Amino acid sequence: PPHLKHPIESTQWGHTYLWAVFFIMAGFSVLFFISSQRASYRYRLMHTTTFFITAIAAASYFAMATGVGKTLTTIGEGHHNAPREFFFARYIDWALTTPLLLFDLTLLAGLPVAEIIVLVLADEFMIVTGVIGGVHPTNVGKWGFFTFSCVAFAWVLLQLVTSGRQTAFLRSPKVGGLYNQISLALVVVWTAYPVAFALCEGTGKLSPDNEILFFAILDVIAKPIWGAWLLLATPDEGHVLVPE
Ligand code: RET
Repeated sequence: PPHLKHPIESTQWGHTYLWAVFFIMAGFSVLFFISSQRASYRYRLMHTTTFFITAIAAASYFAMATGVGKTLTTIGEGHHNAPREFFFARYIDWALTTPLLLFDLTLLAGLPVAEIIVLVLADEFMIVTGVIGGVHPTNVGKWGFFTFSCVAFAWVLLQLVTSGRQTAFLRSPKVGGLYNQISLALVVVWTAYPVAFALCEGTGKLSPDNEILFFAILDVIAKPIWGAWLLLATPDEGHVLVPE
């Protein structure tokens, strides 16, 4: 029976990566908090949102580095399969931070609130179906939920490159140009997450240590680096929620 097999788990290397990302996220959180307090009231929301994105990630990495937020799951249905480490803490982090990242981008674009809500709903559907796929014991269940998650993801990306883009260009050519670059970066980096899922949590092709490293690199690019770029590059007219 699977529970008698030696579980497939991360080592000291994985542990070190988790602590490293905790310190990176915590350091950026301090910087974003300071910038949010320095920003004038009209421009503060984007800074505060970015602060919460890295603060939540710091908490999530602190949890994982100190040994909580994980469980064991068996990949595939064979009786000879050993259980493997699965960090559900990531999905709690993503359920909170991916909507905030999208919100940050829609602040730049000036997207109507109704469209922001639809984006957030699709994004939550993506994360929740993703975690169910991650722990699902059957192949049909796992890849079925993976597919649901990918459909929601595709919808999110489509909204960003169609109506998000149009709204950004309505705001100003400068905002539109920046939106083009920064939404392209988002599309590229976010698309690596389902790839990581398939290689790690879905099939177990990468070791738990390499899984931690893969997500560590993606998380640092998708949160503090992308967020700092957005904050530094956004022109004045890109900082307000709705056109005034
Ligand atoms: C999952 C499950 C498999 C299918 C898809 C997924 C998409 C995940 C994404 C995550 C983005 C995370 C970010 C974190 C920031 O640090 C849930 C892996 C499509 C897009 C940006």
